[in-house]
Amino acid sequence: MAQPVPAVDENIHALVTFGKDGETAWGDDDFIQIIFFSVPESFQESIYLRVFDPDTGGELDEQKGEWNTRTTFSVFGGAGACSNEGARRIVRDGNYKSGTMLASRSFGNDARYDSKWYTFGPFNPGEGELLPEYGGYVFKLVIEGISGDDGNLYRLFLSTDREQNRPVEGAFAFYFKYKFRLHDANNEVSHIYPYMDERVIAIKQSNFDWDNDGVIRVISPSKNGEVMAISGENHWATSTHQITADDINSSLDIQLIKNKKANIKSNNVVIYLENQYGELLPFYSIPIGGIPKYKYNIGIKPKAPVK
Ligand SMILES: [Ca+2]
Ligand SMILES: [Ca+2]
Ligand SMILES: [Ca+2]
Repeated sequence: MAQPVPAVDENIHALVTFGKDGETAWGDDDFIQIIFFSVPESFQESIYLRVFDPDTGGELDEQKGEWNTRTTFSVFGGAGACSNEGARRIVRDGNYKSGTMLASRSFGNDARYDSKWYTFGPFNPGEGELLPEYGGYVFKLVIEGISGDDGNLYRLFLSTDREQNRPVEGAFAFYFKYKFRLHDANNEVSHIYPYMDERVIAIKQSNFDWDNDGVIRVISPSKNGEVMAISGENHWATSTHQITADDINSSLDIQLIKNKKANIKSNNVVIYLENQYGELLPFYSIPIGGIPKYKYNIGIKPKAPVK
């Protein structure tokens, strides 16, 4: 069990949020990222939310002109932190900062935090919003680019320790709209893992600013690499995919496969998924039920025995 975001199984380079004066063509459509963390009800110890490279400058980040971006990281818990619909919408025009603010801090270009961890907390797990359908006590981290035009890249870890990354047993992260930087190396494959509950009969995926970098495809019990629509520069693409009985109560493995020849660098992407009712479906840092595999024998009738 581990709670880094991006997660180990996702193989994503870093999360990204641009300053609000950024150009959407650089790969962030609204300069806000929201990540939820779920802590099991049975967990009693203090927890910490750690951010790697919260500054914008120096290592890891994406510079445009002078470094002038400020980013605010805010932790929320309490009633409404996740259950308020404003926190789970594609368009952040509602009350996405719902719940009780537990901590908040802004970072600019600051060498003290360059390539270093900053720790929020301690938090008592009971300060989260209790939502058994999301696995326990839920905390929300809202990351906003409040000024400037550079890209802030960072990584997260939910820890039991202020100074080190020590996983919280049974905890995980989830997110409804995910913004991240792909690896530069063209042989890398990144993954995201939505879960198909019994209500899902079709999904609509939307991705932004993929820069036509290779292929996005789905592996699931019934899908052996079904291809999803991909976007170009500063542009959304959507496609709809049927979900069959074999895919219910399973995760999907959405694979983001870079173009081997194009050598596209610094590619920032936004992606989200809706069900047939237009409700956002979360991606999970730890795929529920494990990483899905294609069941090659679905729909193939057994051959008559040879006599
Ligand atoms: Ca940095
Ligand atoms: Ca700048
Ligand atoms: Ca950074």
